[in-house]
Amino acid sequence: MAASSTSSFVVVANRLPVDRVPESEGSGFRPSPGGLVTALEPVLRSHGGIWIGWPGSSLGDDDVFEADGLKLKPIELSDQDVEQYYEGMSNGTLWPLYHDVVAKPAFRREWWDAYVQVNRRFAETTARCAAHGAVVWVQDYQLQLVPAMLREMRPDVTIGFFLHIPFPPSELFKQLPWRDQILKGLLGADLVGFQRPGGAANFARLVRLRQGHKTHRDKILLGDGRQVAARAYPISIDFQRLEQLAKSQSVMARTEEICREIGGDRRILLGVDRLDYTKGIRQRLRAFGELIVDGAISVDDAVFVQVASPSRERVQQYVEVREDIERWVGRINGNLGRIGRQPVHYVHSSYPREEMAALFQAADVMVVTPFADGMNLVAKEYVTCRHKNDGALVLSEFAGASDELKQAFLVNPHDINGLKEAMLAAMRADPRDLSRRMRAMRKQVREHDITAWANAFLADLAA
Ligand code: GDG
Repeated sequence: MAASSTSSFVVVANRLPVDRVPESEGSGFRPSPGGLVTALEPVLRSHGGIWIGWPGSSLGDDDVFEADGLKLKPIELSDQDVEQYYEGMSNGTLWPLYHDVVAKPAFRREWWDAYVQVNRRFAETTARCAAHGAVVWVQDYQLQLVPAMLREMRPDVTIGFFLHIPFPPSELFKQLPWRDQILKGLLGADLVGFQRPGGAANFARLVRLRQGHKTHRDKILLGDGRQVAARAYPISIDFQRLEQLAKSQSVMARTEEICREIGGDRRILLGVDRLDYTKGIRQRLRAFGELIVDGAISVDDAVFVQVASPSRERVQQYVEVREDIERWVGRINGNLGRIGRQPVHYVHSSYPREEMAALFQAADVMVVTPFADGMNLVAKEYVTCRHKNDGALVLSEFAGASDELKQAFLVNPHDINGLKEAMLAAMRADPRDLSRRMRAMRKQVREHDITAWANAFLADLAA
């Protein structure tokens, strides 16, 4: 349905919250994957406004339209844009660089040129969709040049930027051949938000060192008298909505079914991730396999369920990490399983939210072990679904969520022995201890939900 094409509140993100389903697979829309959409979708729903982004395919129609009660403005990307701006510069350069070079970033000039061009198109479209004096909220590492470009086109609008992934220390960031352009791009915003205080501090240090700007507390003082604030706003989820879903009869019934079918008398350990090399999937499976080899647990005690949702499948590093994980799953099941008793249930697919809520409730232990992660919403979703205050969370110290979920079994995911100990401790913990931990974590997420996050950012932006 066509809708009015300007708004006083505009969210700009690489991806729209829904993907257009290609005609060959039916038609219509389906939710697009990933944490940014999970977090921002309820914000747009409650604030109204337009969401500008790529619909995940390159089919037709450029008008603002309405889908599922949201006003959306699609930006089409050509095959070459997808290859160079999205898979190249965004996910082959910036993503690995910002995640502690867990994989090696590639620096390609033609990717950078495409990044500049596509950022300009996003800025131009935003300039057309924003009403006079609008608030524009730009999201994430794919669009770091948009704030400065937009400011030049539309000095009347207020611009916020939020980075969903870690912002690296200057030693890593400085490797980027286009480091100064990115810093200048971000400084076009009035407020730059990060997941953790460390990210904000890294950014402030870089603009001091490289751009010569003075900083005072969390303010950056630009030469022209403008000020830019750089602060941490740990992102969250829609606690009420997810908890309600988890408590619904159909999800509870499905939980029991999963427990019966997969668990039986076995404890269920669960991993849920986009299939990404930052998430530490192989290491956690390896730790689980070693616990069986060591005799600490047996295939009759425990089963590991790993949901790996498809992600960035045309990027070479993602092809490799998938092959690597699947080799490990095959090896563990082949060496340690029996007919009818597989230690690892691995699925490479995406499930509806109801199924995820049931899985979270069925899991005795949730294992979240990224090497680097802006926040990690899966950890917060698990806690939200545990309305009976049971279950254990094993959580990497390198996930932003570990700042808040301090009662989790915290681990260094590089330390396989430490991972094994944490998984065992979580499986063997006293239920009263688990209940105490879970109550505290649930309180934290309930009181710091997505509404609180958006309100805090938008209030500071307005100020
Ligand atoms: C980025 C940052 C930051 C996964 N598989 C399925 C499914 N999911 C959902 C999860 C969760 C989301 O996707 C993943 O969010 P994360 O936060 O865990 O990770 P990223 O996608 O890497 O997100 C991250 C986030 O942005 C927000 O700022 O926390 O650090 O990397 O909501 O539940 N959902 C459904 N089916 C699946 O198969 N329905």
